[in-house]
Amino acid sequence: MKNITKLFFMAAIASLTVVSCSDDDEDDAPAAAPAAPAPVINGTNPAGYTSLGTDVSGDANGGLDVINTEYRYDDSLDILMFRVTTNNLASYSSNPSVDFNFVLPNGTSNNDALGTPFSGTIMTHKNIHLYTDDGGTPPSNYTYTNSAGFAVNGVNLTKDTQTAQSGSDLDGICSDCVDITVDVASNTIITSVDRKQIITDAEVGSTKSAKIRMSSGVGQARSGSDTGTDGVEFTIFIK
Ligand SMILES: [Ca+2]
Ligand SMILES: [Ca+2]
Repeated sequence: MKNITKLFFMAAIASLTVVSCSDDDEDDAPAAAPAAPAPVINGTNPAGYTSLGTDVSGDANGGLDVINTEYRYDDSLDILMFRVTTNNLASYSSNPSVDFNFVLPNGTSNNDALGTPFSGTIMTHKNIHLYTDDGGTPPSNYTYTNSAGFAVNGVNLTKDTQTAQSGSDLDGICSDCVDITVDVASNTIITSVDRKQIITDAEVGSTKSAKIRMSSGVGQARSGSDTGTDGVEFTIFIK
């Protein structure tokens, strides 16, 4: 390479280097993205219930009306709980329904598809479907008839992108594995489930914590009537 060509070439490289390190300032974007934070290994779970969001009162479609949705993770028992507060539970205490729909941070162990949940608008990996038969009594005397082809009082995988309301859309992970406590006086329905049914140790990954997105709703007589959350997030820290 002749000297004059070499100088020109080196100048071009230097110019490129300067350009690549500068911020063009056209959109005031930061020059460089911050480094990713270290994975969280240990954290503290709130001791009691923590609200995931309130919902308007009076917006139910002629049925059970949710006004608050809370979660609680008991790390000593490894149990995940959800408490929904309604404003009209007495009218539907014989056949209440709740559903919770989850997006796992790392997906599922088998790379199962995201599907459209029963309540909410975000695509989800797993669902709790708790649809009681008619004629039950509080706090926990309820039965379930599986006519839909999936675990109606259990946890299901969403299999495809269809609305998750029938057996062709869902695969049961477990049946009779979700507990319900209906408290008419306090207008609340509490559900509890083994955390591993929602997110397995393998699905949590090595960080021992998981940020889970959720949508949820309530209903009665095996029909939904009100969406309570849609894409809220909470983090659990596993011991
Ligand atoms: Ca409502
Ligand atoms: Ca609503």
